[in-house]
Amino acid sequence: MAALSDLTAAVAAGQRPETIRLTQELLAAGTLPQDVVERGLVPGMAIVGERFRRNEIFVPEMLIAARAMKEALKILEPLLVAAGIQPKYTAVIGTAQGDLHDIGKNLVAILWRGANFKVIDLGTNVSAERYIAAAREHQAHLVGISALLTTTMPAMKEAVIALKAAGLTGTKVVIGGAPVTQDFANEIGADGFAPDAGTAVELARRLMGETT
Ligand code: B1M
Repeated sequence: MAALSDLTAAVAAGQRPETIRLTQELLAAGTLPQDVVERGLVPGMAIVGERFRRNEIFVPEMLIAARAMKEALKILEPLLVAAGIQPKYTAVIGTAQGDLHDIGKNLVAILWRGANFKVIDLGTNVSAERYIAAAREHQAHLVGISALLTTTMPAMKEAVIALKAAGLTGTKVVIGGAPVTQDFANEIGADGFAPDAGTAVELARRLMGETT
């Protein structure tokens, strides 16, 4: 039987067909979808990051691994999202301006949908103006900003400050991504920070005043 460590190795090696096959096999064997994500796929991307940092692989290999992970997430998404429930809250999400990383942001969007939020996904490279316009248009209860690069943290700060200055009453702004911390969230005036997608769900629900 396939093990989660096999899936980690497949995604780290960027083996798309093998990543898909193992994801399906693990699910068929009863592995929980969130375990497939957190204990199978995410550690694979951490290995990719570490290899890139050590100059053992380069951008094309990172991209190939990211594609393999995205294919697996397509299979997992319907299982992570509860179907047929009328969303109670609206969230806008996007990756900070200048930043093209979207896997973590996509995961947060999937889990927010699963927690009964209507999610408007603005994609990557999102300017402060676009967050504000979308939050206004959709009367968002929540805006989420993701950043994976230390160089895009200033754009994240700019977006948070602009959103706060835009007078959007009742809109909470939350941030996350590998280089982001609670201290940074406090410093730039965000309403919350989550280190991972699961915690982003708890945070969103707490900010909406939901206790369970
Ligand atoms: Co890039 N990259 N990358 N990359 N990449 C990193 C981030 C890096 C750490 C790799 C390294 O050096 N070890 C490094 C950043 C260094 C730094 O800034 N300190 C880096 C670099 C340098 C770059 C380029 C500059 C490389 C170059 O061109 N020379 C370039 C930048 C392009 C750009 O954005 N302008 C670049 C490009 C790319 C690819 C396009 C090839 C690809 C992205 C493909 C895609 O996303 N569609 C890529 C990848 C795949 C990575 C790594 C390997 C994996 C990222 C990932 O998807 N992780 C990454 C190394 C790493 O992270 N260890 C790396 C899996 C994902 C599930 O985790 O996104 O952290 P993550 O999300 C988590 C949490 O952070 C959190 O929840 C998620 C799940 O629990 N979270 C939130 C995320 N967003 C949140 C929002 C929230 C709450 C929680 O609320 C709103």
